[in-house]
Amino acid sequence: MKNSTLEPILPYDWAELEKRVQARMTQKRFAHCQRTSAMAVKLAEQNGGDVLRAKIGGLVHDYAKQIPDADFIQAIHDHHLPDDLLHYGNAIWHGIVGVYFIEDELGLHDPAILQAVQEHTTGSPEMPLLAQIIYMADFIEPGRSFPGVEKARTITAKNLQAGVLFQLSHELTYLVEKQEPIYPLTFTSYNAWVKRISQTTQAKKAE
Ligand code: DGI
Ligand code: FE
Ligand code: FE
Repeated sequence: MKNSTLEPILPYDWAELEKRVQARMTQKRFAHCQRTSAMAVKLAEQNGGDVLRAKIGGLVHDYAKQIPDADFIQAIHDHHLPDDLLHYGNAIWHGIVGVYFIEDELGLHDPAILQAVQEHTTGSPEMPLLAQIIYMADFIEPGRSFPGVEKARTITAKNLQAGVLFQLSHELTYLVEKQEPIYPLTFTSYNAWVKRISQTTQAKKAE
């Protein structure tokens, strides 16, 4: 891939994109974004996904992770987003609301990338391939070391969609154990993916 241009997705090159993303976060968070980008490229190659969009999406997925709460609250009002978002915090905002900062500050308007960023924390019932790729790359990039990550890597290497369901189950279990509030989309995503994966398993058994 040529380093000089990210056209038609962005009017500047990879080095400039990295510089802009890096300026908005700590070195530690930036390194996670770089590893997520590399992992997303791998998953795109393995699953017939869009490699350039995976590379860019992986890098920018946590762009808004260190933006102050007050700026998010302002953005929720400015963009007339649902009030129930205000009951949550950065964990939910940095993806769903983060895309508005990505559009304004990076000039990135690619709908598939923006959707993948929006869905990277909660998943969604439909999740196009690129969103699945970013969602899983974020979870299994080599810097991750939580209990269960090896299982997540093995499942995802065999079947990306089974990986998505594994992450949703893991996330819900974790949130319930910590008695954290669950954003309704996390639930609806889980239900949709349980149904999808059980249908796929049944179809395979019937073959
Ligand atoms: O931003 P990262 O840490 O790289 O990863 P992420 O965007 O997948 O965020 C994971 C965090 O988000 C994790 O600490 C749990 C939290 N989270 C995910 N779904 C929900 C949630 N938090 C709440 N309160 N409700 C949710 O539904
Ligand atoms: Fe994130
Ligand atoms: Fe992340």
